[in-house]
Amino acid sequence: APVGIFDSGIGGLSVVRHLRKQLPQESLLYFADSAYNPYGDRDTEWLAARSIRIAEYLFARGAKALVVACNTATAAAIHAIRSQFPHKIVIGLEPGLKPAIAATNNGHIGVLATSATLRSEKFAALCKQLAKPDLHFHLQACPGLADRIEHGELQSPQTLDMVRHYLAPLLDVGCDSLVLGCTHYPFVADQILNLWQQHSGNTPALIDTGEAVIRHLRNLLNQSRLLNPATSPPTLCWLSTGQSVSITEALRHLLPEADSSNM
Ligand code: DGN
Repeated sequence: APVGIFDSGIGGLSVVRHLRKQLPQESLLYFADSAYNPYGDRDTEWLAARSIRIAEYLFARGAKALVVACNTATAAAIHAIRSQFPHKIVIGLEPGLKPAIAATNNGHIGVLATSATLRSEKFAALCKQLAKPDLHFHLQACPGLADRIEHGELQSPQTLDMVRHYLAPLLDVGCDSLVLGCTHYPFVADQILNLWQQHSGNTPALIDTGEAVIRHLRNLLNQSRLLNPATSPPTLCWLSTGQSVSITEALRHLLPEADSSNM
């Protein structure tokens, strides 16, 4: 049985990258909700209802576990999905504040994410739980950035301007670690590091939680004896609700190591 994964679009492919590395024998069922992209400014009720529908669909197609490869949907809907499917493995992604705290020297942590993630109760609870007098979380919403990445604009002058604009306040306060709190952003990680370096001469720690999340998935599948035996080649199935993105094109750019013969 495959692992089901979904995102508002192609951002979840940054998580698939880690999945293919750590669990190469697993089959995947990837669902890009491109018709409804972007999720970043939608309200909680809509996100919860939409996420449950997608979860139902992926479980009905035989997914043995679900990865909500979208910080925005996780923040709004992970509790709702888990209560709807209490016996299933359901894993979400949230901004990696804990690894950022482990990485920071000066206590200034920048968090890049969608507006919906940053204003969610779940994220507020996480910040509150980890609060300490010498820690400062600088929250930076990045409206439009996921959308540019979704449309394949990773290097355009407009995208670089946008990234520069969103990094400016974080550079001003001298953050030394930056959390990529949206699964689209790892695809512009190099651009972020380059711009940061140009403006400050330093390199911040960049936190992408995809790797840790997949390690957790591997443990859960193992405990439930659901790991795929490496006897047959995995199947990789990509689905999209919209035309705005050609998944195959995105895969070629964003996940060149995926075995295209299986698509
Ligand atoms: N990739 C999604 C996330 O991690 O929050 C959201 C992108 C979007 O739809 N704006």
